[in-house]
Amino acid sequence: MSARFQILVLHGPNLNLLGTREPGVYGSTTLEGINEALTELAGELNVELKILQSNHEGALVDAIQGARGECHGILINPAAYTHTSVAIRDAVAAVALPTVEVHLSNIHAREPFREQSYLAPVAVGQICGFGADSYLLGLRGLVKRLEK
Ligand code: CA2
Repeated sequence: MSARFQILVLHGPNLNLLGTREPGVYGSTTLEGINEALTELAGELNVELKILQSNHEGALVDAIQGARGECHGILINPAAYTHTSVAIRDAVAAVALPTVEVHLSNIHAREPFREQSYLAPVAVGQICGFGADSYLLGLRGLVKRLEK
């Protein structure tokens, strides 16, 4: 049976280091582990994922633009670009695809500069603070939205 929805999963800068440093803040799961868990859940939900990690803002913007006409929704952890990138926000607004923002940590319970998300106002919603499970909850939420 062919997948019901194509979903672009984007991981922002430094998330390739997950599991190797700062386990107290970001947990001990590697990015590969998160991608495996997402892929397993995607199978259960009968959706297909296209996954990319990049340390470069422009590459993330290119991927978001490229999703138009190819994907039905976007699941993104913009990492530090959450708090700085008007370009990523504008790209998400421009493609007008339902987008769910996820974070491993609770960005509202850390340094004040992490509280602001440029992306949140153009996202369907934001899930943070559940470690690797934030991604799985985000995928479920996005698929629910797409089913409507
Ligand atoms: O909690 C999240 O998921 C963040 O998006 C992670 C970003 C941070 O800038 C955001 O405020 C919240 C940082 C990702 C860096 O990941 C690392 C992983 C291991 C070691 C060092 C950094």
